[in-house]
Amino acid sequence: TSSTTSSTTTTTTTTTPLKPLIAMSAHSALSAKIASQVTTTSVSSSSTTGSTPPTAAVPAFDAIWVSGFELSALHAVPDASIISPSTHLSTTRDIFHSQPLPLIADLDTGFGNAVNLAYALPRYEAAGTSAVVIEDKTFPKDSSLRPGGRQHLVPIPEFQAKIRAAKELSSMIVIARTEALIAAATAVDTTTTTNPNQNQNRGQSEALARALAYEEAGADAVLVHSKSSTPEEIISFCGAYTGNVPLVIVPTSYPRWSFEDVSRLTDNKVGLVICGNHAVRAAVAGMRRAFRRIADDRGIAGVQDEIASVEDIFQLQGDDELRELEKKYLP
Ligand code: SPV
Ligand code: MG
Repeated sequence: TSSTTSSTTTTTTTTTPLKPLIAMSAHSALSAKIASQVTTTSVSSSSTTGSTPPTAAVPAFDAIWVSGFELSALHAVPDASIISPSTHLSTTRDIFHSQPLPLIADLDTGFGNAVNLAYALPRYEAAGTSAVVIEDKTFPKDSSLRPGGRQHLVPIPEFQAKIRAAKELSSMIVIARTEALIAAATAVDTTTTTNPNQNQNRGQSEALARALAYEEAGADAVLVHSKSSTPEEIISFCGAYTGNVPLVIVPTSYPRWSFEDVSRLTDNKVGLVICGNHAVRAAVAGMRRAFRRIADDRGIAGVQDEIASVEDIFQLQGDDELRELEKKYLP
């Protein structure tokens, strides 16, 4: 598509940044349902037909990110392969049944090797998952965002086999995630002798090689994760990236750019932006504020207008549907 600037007498045609798809994180059916109900008045990035009137309310987010970080936080344990695969799977299923957006499940390393992943895949597909993300670290994983965490990459052929398993054993979209930039940055956290720039360059060449190898193995998209505090590392990676599949980013550590900036500054190479942990962080902040106020006030009246109404919770619980069922089936 192209747009025309009319501010000058000469007409300039520029490439319009495509809007990346946006996935919102969730850790529960409730958080996913709340995300799915957020609307925007502009045309959704998933709508390419142009037939939706610009003023129509459309979902603001294109998908739900079933985040391992959030699910771990929900259980108050570290994001380090500690919650059980069955908890992870049953939450995914609950989220699928609670709301209409497609699910992108964060399978971490695939719960072990390619064989463990092979068993997980049909179960996630049956639970309603549309896309899976698998990452190229050793099992058990450690949170990418943790300073000095264990960030060990598996050999490329080993991870390619996981990608092949995911493609051959399911019809879900397979997003291969490379942690090469995270591993390089974490090595800088933990050493004093390494030259950070040299490490970053090594990280980028490793990440680029892995991205191409993962595409070759059949990945539908490549998630390149960074914990740099500015977008430059990702912009530089995208500039050097020569693959054909779209890139995916999780800009938790480098939040200061809009979704439109992402498209513009990465030459439209990023097809999906994941808001990685914003549901659980918003929930924690909201609970802390309300609990503090109740403790300080020695009563609950002060939070009345700051927290969701009971009626709002009834709606989120699906009270209308319950009433319909009651009318239909109860004597
Ligand atoms: C998650 O949300 O679980 C992710 C993103 O994988 S991150 O926590 O940044 O690794
Ligand atoms: Mg994760």
